[in-house]
Amino acid sequence: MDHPFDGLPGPTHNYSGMSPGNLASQKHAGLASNPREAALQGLAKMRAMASRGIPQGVLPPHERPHLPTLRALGFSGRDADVLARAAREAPAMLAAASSAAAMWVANAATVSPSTDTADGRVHFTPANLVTLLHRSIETETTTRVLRAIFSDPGRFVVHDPLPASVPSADEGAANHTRFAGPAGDGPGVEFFVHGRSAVGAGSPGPKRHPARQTLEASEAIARRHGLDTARTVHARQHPDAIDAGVFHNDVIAVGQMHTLLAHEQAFVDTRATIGDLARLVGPDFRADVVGRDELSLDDAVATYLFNGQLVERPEGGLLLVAAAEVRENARSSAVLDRWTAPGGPLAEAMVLDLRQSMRNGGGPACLRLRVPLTSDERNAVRARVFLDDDLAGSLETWIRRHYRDRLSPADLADPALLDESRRALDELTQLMRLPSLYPFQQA
Ligand code: SUG
Repeated sequence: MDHPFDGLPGPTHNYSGMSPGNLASQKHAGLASNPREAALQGLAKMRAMASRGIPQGVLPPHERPHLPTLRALGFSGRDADVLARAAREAPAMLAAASSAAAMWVANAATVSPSTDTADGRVHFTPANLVTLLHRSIETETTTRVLRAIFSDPGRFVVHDPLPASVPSADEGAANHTRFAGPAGDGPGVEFFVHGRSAVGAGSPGPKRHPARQTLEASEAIARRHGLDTARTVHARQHPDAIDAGVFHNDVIAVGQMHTLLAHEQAFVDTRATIGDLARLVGPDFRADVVGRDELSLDDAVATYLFNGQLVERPEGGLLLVAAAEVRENARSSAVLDRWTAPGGPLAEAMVLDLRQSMRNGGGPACLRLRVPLTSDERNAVRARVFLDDDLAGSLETWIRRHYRDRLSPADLADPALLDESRRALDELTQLMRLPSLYPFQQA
């Protein structure tokens, strides 16, 4: 069964405009953020899932500002001196080292369930996120966090990230979907989407914005996870979609079980891609393709309709968690109504306010990493990561005690913010029964 793990927004959540091709991040650069509200909105989403009987997991924020990165960039001295000099001489580097982007855990890793892998274990490949400095910093801590939680070597493999290079650029599960196969509980169909090929073959790439994922990275992940190539599909993102702001495939397509919801311009050859999936997923496969006449790429990107979180309800039927922005646009709202009408692909829609994250281009699907686990695999997880009322209550108290309600980019140099953030994370590792994870805890 799928266990969504959500990333908790960290105490330095801010708007630094660091993601070219991510229109929301660009548009809100320099705005003051509210980290406390971001974390509470994230927690409200997790509570909403858990209250519906969906097994909800939590992943902790990372240490920020990340002093090891600033020191690697040549800033030295006491922590406060490092921050002050970085703010003066290289504010963009300070912003990169301070981003709370690890909250978008759809980019943390690619996960293959034990039913799909050659050795019958759950495989994780932490994403190298090499396209953007502020995201590449996440990889090391993500690997450590996943190894701490999924620690039983008989059941889980957390690989090293792929080599940190442009030809092997990997953005994790935001470009990966798993469909159930014809046998339901048996092996599924894994679907990988890339923006470019490292060898430059194929149709022309995007003109304006970077294509973050390579075909070679996706193929390497499928290979190391031991997936059956006959049950694996690779497709290329449409360059026009990337140029319209689709920096990850999950901004324009979402799938779960036997269902795919996608925009017609999601892939270079959407019809052929759907044909490949239909053949492998079997007769229950259903694709709802939204044409540009029904919803333009621009409206899809502005509202994040396809970045909904698609989950199977314990009572059956698919639920789509949608961002509030979907209802503020008549055309995306009409598509959602069509999807939930009788005969439509969805049993239900749940609309949530995730505006703090949305302003940085992170919708419901970005905030969660799907980890399909059997009950034995779930029971092998010892850390306190599954949300129940107790853990939700403790997290809420913890957020209210430690998080600021206003942060502007200028505040990132405040040494008190570093201390607050470390104090909060130190307490969190204890609260979640995790080992020491962060560089400051090793010092
Ligand atoms: O990588 N935004 C993230 C958003 C990630 C969304 N994830 C998925 N689509 N799965 C990104 O572009 C903005 C940070 C800033 O500008 O301060 C940022 O990193």
